[in-house]
Amino acid sequence: MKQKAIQINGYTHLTYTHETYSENEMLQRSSSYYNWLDKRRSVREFSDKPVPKEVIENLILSASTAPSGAHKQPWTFCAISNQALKSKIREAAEIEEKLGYDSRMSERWKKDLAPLGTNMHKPFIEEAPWIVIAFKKVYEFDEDGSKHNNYYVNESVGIATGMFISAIQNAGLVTLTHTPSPMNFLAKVLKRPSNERAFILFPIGYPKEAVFVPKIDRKPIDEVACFFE
Ligand code: IYR
Repeated sequence: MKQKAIQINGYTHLTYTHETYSENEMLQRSSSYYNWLDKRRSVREFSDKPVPKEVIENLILSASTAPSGAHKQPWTFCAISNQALKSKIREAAEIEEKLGYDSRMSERWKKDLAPLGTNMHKPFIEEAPWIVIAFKKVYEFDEDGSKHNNYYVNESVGIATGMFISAIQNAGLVTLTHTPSPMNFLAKVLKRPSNERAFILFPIGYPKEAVFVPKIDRKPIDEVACFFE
């Protein structure tokens, strides 16, 4: 069906066609989507089996469909498969992580992480065929070089990275939301412009064979939702 265009306040708007479902279908679809998403786990051990670049492009395009403040799309996803660059990033991340585990993180924090089995060693940065770093763009440059801030940047990039994670799950791949802290070394290593700040580092690939993940529970509905009917 051809889209119809109208002008509202001088801006083009197009007719929007949207698929809806019967209540039964909705129930079935929402429940099977939930059950499928619930299978997702953060994985820390990756196979080195390659993943085609076009798949990574599709994952980034999927993330980039996210809504954003004033539709500024304030993100850049840097995808790295270059082995030397991955090694350089691992080395820099482990320097920060060592400081984190040795002195920056509280005892309480380390106790909270103990069930997850994390430590300062980050071999997944080198082992996964791709690492993708989501950068948030805190401001944009105008044509004259002056700066203007973007809106709701953390919310926007948070939504985009969440959608990225489900796109990864949909492709049958695994990832980990890794936030080496502080992360400013990433912008330096990748020579990013001054308006970009690293947000999350995602190793992406297949899980290593016979991988274990910690036994965790997800909160039941009455602990994560309030209904006011
Ligand atoms: N950045 C560290 C520590 C860490 C912090 C949290 I909160 C986690 O959920 C997991 C790890 C690391 O990556 O090991």
